[in-house]
Amino acid sequence: PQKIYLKDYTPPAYAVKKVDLDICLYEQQAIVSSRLEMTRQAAGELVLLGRDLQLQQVSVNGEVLSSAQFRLDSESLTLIDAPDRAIVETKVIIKPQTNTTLEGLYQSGLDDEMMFVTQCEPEGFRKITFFPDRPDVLSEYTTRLEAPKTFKTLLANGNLVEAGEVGDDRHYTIWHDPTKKPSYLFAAVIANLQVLQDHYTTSEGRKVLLELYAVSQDIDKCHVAMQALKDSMKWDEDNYGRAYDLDRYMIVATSQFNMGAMENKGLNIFNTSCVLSSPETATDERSFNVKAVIAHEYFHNWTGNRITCRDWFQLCLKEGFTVFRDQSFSGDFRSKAVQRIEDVAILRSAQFAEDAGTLAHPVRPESFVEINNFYTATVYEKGAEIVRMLANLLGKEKFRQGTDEYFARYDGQAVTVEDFLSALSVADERVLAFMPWYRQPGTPVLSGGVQYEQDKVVVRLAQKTRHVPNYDAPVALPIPVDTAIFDSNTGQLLAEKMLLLTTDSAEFVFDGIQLSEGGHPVVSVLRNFSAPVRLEFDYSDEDLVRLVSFETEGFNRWQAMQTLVNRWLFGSFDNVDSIAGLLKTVTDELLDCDPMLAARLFDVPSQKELAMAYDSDYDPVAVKARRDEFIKLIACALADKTTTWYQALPIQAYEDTPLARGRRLLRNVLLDLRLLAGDAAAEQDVYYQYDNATCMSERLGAFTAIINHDLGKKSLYIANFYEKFANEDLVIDAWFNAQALSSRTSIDDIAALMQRQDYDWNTPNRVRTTLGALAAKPVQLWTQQGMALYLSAVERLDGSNPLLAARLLSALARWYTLGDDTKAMAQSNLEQLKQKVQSKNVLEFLDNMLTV
Ligand code: B3K
Ligand code: ZN
Repeated sequence: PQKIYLKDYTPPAYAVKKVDLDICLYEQQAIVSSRLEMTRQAAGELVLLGRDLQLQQVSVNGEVLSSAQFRLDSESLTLIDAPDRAIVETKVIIKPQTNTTLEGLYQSGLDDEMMFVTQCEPEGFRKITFFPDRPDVLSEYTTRLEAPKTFKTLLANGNLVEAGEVGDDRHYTIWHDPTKKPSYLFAAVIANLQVLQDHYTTSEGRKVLLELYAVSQDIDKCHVAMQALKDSMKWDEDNYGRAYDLDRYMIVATSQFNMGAMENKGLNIFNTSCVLSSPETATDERSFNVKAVIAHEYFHNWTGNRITCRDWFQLCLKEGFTVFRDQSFSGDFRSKAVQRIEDVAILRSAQFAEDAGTLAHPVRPESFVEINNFYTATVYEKGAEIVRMLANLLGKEKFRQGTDEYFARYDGQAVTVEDFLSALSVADERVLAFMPWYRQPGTPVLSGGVQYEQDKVVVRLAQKTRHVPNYDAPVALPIPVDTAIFDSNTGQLLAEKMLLLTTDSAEFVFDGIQLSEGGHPVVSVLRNFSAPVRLEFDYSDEDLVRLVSFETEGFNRWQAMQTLVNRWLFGSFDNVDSIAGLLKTVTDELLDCDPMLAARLFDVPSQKELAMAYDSDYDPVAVKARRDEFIKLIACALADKTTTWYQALPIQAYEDTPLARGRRLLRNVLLDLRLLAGDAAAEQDVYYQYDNATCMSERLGAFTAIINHDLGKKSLYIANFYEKFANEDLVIDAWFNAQALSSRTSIDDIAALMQRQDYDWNTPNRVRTTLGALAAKPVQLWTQQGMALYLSAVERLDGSNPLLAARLLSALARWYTLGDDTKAMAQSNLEQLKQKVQSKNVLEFLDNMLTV
């Protein structure tokens, strides 16, 4: 397959001023007619991209073209000797009913719930009609949709301008979107949906109609999303001065979707899992995620839609910035420390692993075969971390000055990362030095230590980034290191400063540090995780213990605990009682005021995260055994406290507040520890919690415990849970996932789950419940049987949904770190897969993965 390079970018030969699109849906197919007003703006042929389209007719300026006047292949339609001004009209037939790729226009759901939705980012519009389908072609769209009246919901971007009937059985709507947009933001929905409506008046006085569309049984689960949308609109006005620009904002929920959601202009399309929420059916975690995704897609209206990407290499321009914005938004609705802990946990487990493996790439890649393969944790999460570093460096006011400049300068344009930095640099020129962060793959390792003499404290810092094959030798990056100094005796905060390491190594001097009698400075670095690096700072064990008790910044308090846990797991610290003692003190302290943070302090790095410590000879069985041993020791050491704490958190009437959510999470953590410690009363408490649950967090917490600990009434509860929620697909997803995740569930059991009637291979949410779980269980995954099951699924999906297939495959990118025998087994499985697959998505990943 062909590789595309950033350095080869050329502007489009033709601009498309206006697009008129007409989509007529019939039982077996759809007929799409389009009219494009094109004008030449650079040298080159008039090329329209199209895939899986049956061309019926093409005309230019009213004249139907003969086959000698165009060239047609599987990817494009080239008009020979096209005039500089051309009205190009095409008519094509497409088959949304059999389109399982979930790209372009496709059918989602069956019977009553059957609907047709679009997914055009990044290159799906070319599966609907012939078009210069690239983000730097911005046009004004008018869309006509026609379908049988059984589909009463006909939606497209913008404002509704007309609706009417066609004969007795069919009807149509016409929509006009006044904003110029790239084709990837086009959307259409043909469905039979209920709608929840509300209004929002913007800071500019525009009254906006807000609409959430879902199938009738789900419409009552749209209230969380509606509130989130209003909160997001207000937040973007308050924090970035950005108001919404159309009279209507619509969100449609669909059950078959490849990712979370899509920010189509004025008509977002959402995976049901990221929009539906009710206390009975969604855990607190999922409900909070709904809020975050609603915010993310809404924020794209400015960062992505009004200012878009010049080409797909610039994807992080919209995604990194928008993730940073949604993380900041979420942090304003809960404890900032907990938000940061969760964001960093995701960064570490997904992005650091990617950066350390065969699929490592820069935040702004320089080449790709399949752009869908680059919607990665690196582009999104590391991209967000770069923007966060810039925001912190500039401070609130200057960052706002910089973003104001960005919006003013580039509104309505398709731009690059360089443009972004250039706009921000009006506030502070140091911004420009961050460009290498976008170009250089690999996670920097930040090391260092402390020396002191009287009142002078010297912090030494050094950085090193691995040389990723096929890239230039790494250069030193600007690394902001938020640092504090505490007194070891009194715990008093003596100094705080943002250090900026710009060279391979440097020393930073703090003068006038007043220590207590016999005290020494306890230095806390990288507070709030001020840069996306791996920290190897030579803290003493005693100082880490001190930091857990007196660090005032919540993230580093958690981090100090994590570092101790890691040291125990890797054998350099053996005092488990001291960890248990700390947990005892902090839980007592936080139980009433911040139970969420208390719960997070019990975190133990996942098996996948621990695997990252090995570049060779990784032994999943040993890693899991060591991890299990640790948790068991902690559970036993705290046995006298966990029951007391659990009882101090009785089930109460459901409330959706940070405090109530924290109590629910901590209760579930404690339940698990009690069962591990063999607490005799715990089993009854689990059943009680399940039977009396006021919400899904309580119920699923108990259900998971029943399964993980193989409790006596397990089969009874598995049946009960299924029966209670048989009509709720997302809850049944949780039912599959809880079973598949348990270490007591064998590979055969997982395979059996995947044989069930209700295991639907066309619904990515369902597919991920089992395969995502298997990927999270390295002990099972890295066996011949585990890999056979996993890769047979990838092979099967390679034909029907290559996006999903490639995404699943990417979880295996660090296969080469396994011990010799397992590694050979993994390699031969991957090589065999390569003989059987076809999609460029899967092939590109396999090629990269097998090059070590
Ligand atoms: N922009 C979309 C992602 C599209 C992914 C296509 N494979 C969702 C988002 O980031 O908001
Ligand atoms: Zn996004």
